[in-house]
Amino acid sequence: MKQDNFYITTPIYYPSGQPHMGHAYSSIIADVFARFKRQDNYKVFFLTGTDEHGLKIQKSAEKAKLNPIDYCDQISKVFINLTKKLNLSNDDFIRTTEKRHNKSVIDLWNRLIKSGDIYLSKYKGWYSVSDEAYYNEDEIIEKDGKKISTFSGSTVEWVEEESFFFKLSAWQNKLLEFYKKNEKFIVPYSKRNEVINFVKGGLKDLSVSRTSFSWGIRVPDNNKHVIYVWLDALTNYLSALNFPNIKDKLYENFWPASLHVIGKDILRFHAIYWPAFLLAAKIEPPQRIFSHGWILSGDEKMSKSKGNILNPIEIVDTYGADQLRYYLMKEVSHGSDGSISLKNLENCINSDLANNYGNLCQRVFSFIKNNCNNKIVKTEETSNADKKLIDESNLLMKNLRNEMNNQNLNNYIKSIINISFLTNKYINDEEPWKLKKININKMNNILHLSLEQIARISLLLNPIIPETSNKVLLALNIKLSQTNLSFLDGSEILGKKVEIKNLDILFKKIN
Ligand code: ME8
Repeated sequence: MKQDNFYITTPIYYPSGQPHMGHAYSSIIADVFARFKRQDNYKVFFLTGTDEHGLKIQKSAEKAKLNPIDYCDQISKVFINLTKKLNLSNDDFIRTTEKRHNKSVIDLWNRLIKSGDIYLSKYKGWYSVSDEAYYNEDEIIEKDGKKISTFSGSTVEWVEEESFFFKLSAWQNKLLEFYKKNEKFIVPYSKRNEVINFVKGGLKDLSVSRTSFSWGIRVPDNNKHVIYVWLDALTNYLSALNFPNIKDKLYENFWPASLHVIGKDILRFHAIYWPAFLLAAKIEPPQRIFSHGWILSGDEKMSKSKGNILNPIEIVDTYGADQLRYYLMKEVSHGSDGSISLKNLENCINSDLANNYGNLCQRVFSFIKNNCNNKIVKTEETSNADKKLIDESNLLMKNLRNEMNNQNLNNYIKSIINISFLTNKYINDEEPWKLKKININKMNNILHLSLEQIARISLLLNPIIPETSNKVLLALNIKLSQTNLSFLDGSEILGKKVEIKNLDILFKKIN
C-alpha cells in the first residue's frame, strides 16, 4: 500500500431481494469518505458489489423459479442501478460469481490448507440462513415455538453434516494481540470493546464448508463441499485487486485496505474471522473496520415483514439523491442506531438544505447578478464583522480533516452547516442592500466574503451532496479536479476579483 493511497469498501450486498435503506446507508457513508479522500489528494479505490453464493441466495432463486446464476444476473443489475441512483463514485463493482473472484478464493483456501489451519470434521449446531451464520447454544432462545438467534432475531435450523473447519480457536490470543497493537482497527470504541470481550470469552473453530447444498465455490479436491459463503464473500476485498497476483499494480497500490465500512450486524465476520483468515494466510489484515448502527423506522429495525421499509430508489426519485444522502449522513448518528421517517427527511431538506445552504447561495448569487453584473472586486479593508466571521469560520473548519479521518461524519456536517448559518446571519446583520449608494466598496467586500464562505461550504459539502455542490462550484468557476483541501488552514479560495455565473434554485422547499 502506498502512503497516499486509500482503499475503501462497502459490504457486498446479498441480492436476495430489493435494495433497502440500510444498503443505501452503508454505501453512502463509504462514498462520502471516498470522495473526501479524493479531494484531499489521495489516490482512492472504492469498491462495492454483490455477494451471490450460499443457501440464502439459492433459496431466493428457487422462490423466483430461476436458476441461481440467472437470478443473480438479474438482481445484481438492480444493485448496480442503486449505485447510479445514489450517485456512488465506486471504481469497481465486484460480483462473487465472477472468475476473478473464484480464483482468489481458491488461492486463499489453499493457503489456509497449507498453513495447517483447516481440517475435516463434522458440524453439529445451529445455523441461520438469513444471516448465513453459525450460532452457539447460548445465543439461541425459543420464541413462538421457533428457535431464534438472540443476536439477530432470525430463525435458526439444526445442522449436522461433514464440514471443513478453520482453527479459529488457535487465533484467539494472536487476535487479542493484534487488537492491542492496532488500537483503531475497530471503530467506534464501543464496538472494539464488544469484539475484544467476545474473543476473550473464547473462540470455537469455525465451520468453513457446507455439503447440504451446491450453490457456492467448490472446495478444491473435495467436490462434495462448497466453501462457506462468508469465507467466500470476505475475499472479494482481495479479488478486486487481482489477488493472488500480488505483483499486480492494484494489489501493490491498495492492499491492505484502509477502511471497510460495515453495519454492526456483520462486525464479527469482519473484525474476528477476516483478520484471523488473513493472519493465517500470511496476508496483512486491513487497517480499519468502521461499524455503523442500524437504520430504524419508528423505533423498530426496518424489515419487510413489518412493512416499514423506505425504498431508497423511490425516495431518490421523489426527493433527489443529494437530499437523501444529506439526510442519512446528518441525521443518523454514526455508530448508533437512528430512526428515519419521511417527515424528518422533509424537515431536514427544508431546514438545512433549502433554508440554510440553498438560501445562502441564492441570495448572494442573485444579489450579485442584479446589482453587480456578476462581478465582484474586494478591497483590503476588513471590518470587525468580517474578522469575526472569518475567525469563527476558520475555527469551525480547523478540525474537519480530523473528524473525517475518525469517521465522525455528524460533527463534520454540523460544523459546515454552522458556517452556512453564520454567513446568513452576517449578511442579515451587514445589510449589503443598504450600501449600494453609500459605500460600494464595503458592499463588495461583504459579498466577496460571503462568496468565499459559499466556496468553502460547497467544497466541504461536495462529498455529501456532490450534484448540488458541483452546480455551485461551476457557477463560481471552481474546478473540483483542480482544487484540494489546502484551504482548511484558513487560506482563501477565491482571488481578489471574482466573476460568477447565474445560479438556479438549488433545493425546492417541501410544503
Ligand atoms: O451483510 N440499517 O449483506 P446485506 C443499516 N452480504 N444498515 C443495514 C441495515 C439497516 N436496517 N440492514 C442491512 C451482507 N444493513 C453481506 C456482506 S461483506 C463481505 C458481505 C447493512 O445485504 C448491513 O449491516 O445483508 C451491511 O453492512 C449491508 O447493509 C449489506 O447487508
